[in-house]
Amino acid sequence: MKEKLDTRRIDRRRFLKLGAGLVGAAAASAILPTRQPKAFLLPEKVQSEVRKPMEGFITAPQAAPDKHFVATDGWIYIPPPAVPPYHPDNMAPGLLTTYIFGFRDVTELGDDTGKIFAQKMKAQLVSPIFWIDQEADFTLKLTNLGLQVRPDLIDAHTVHFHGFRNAIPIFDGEPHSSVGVPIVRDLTYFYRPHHPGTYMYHCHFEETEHVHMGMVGPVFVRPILNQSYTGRQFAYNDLSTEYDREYVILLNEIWAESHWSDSHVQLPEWSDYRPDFWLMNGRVYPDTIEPNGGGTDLATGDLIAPSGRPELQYQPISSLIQCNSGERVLIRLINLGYEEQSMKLTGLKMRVVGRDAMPLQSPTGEDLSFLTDVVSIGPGESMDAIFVAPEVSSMTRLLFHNRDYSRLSNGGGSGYGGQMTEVHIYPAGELGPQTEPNAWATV
Ligand SMILES: [Cu+2]
Repeated sequence: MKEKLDTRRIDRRRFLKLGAGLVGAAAASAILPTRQPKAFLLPEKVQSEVRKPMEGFITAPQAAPDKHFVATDGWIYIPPPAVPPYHPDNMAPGLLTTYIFGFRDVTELGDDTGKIFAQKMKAQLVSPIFWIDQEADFTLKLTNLGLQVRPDLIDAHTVHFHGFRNAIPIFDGEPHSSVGVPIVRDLTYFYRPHHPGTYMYHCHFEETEHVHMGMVGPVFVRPILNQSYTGRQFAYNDLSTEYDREYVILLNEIWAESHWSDSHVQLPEWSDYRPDFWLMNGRVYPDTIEPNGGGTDLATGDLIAPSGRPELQYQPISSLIQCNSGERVLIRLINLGYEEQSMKLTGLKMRVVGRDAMPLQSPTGEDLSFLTDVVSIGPGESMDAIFVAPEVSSMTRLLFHNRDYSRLSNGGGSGYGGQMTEVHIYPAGELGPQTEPNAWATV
């Protein structure tokens, strides 16, 4: 084999070619003398030198990372109707229906590698929400646990912080120009964000597949203005972008055939893309308004399922929007699907204050924000909108939904489904404060 082996560029096809070469080499070695050429065996002293870290090289940070994610595969629940033979997947365990690739946040498990590696095949959809303060240093460690259902795939994974103005390619998570994280290895990404706003992250390795399979999550940068006003929160460095509660909603789709193909060792034809389910934060309506998950069970490292819904264990993020009359509510909307979506807030206008992590202001500071009840959002785009909750005397429901009615059904079945959630407006002062993004408050 004369061809130089470039580990960064081994895709599956090359891997198969290489495998054929290795089989050939193994067959050849069976008929050749067994004595190894001397050059293959380094003297013991040299071997130990080679293993030492070289002086002057940058070594991995020793301090605990701010966040530790693992990349692996897993299973989620999408309700009926069936889309035979692809949904539900006949290989899915227990109550679950659909094979995914994804991330998990294992920060709370510290360096308990037993519990961390036990999270293989326990990915979640969508990936965990995280945020960084503007101008703060932030480290994110990614460990690749491998794919339990597809041990034949030697895929690396990465975290690509989409839209983030990254100075150093190695932290960009775009493996064609830098590196991916191979199985059972890790890489710690470093960020120092200068621009507040709503972003997203995704794996960039074989991205058509890995993004659609579920390696997508929300990330946002909190403006430095927050630090000047204790207890107040802003979307951007502008007082007009103040809000009382915030909700992140990530849109994507599930094409059941492609998820089934990955679990059944088949290759889907991506140009046939024809999704069956339209999701908000990894769930379809009415599951979108079910509670958030209960966090991480520190005894096992597993996710705690939302109350009363064990099948949503790996879809822990609720999309229900709650607020009191008079409050300002920020919706951080992200599209990491493959279709443009048009989302409507019924009966209420919202002010779009930012797009793609840029405040809607001209270079000379003119206000370019606008009021609307419908926003269009393309793949890879984000949008920040703030609405003011109107006066109500009892809890009042509004809908936030896709305007395309064919995307408001589950698998073409009857009844409402898909990309829809509810806004629950309470009389002033009835809801307690929100503790973190998308968290439910006590009534
Ligand atoms: Cu990946």
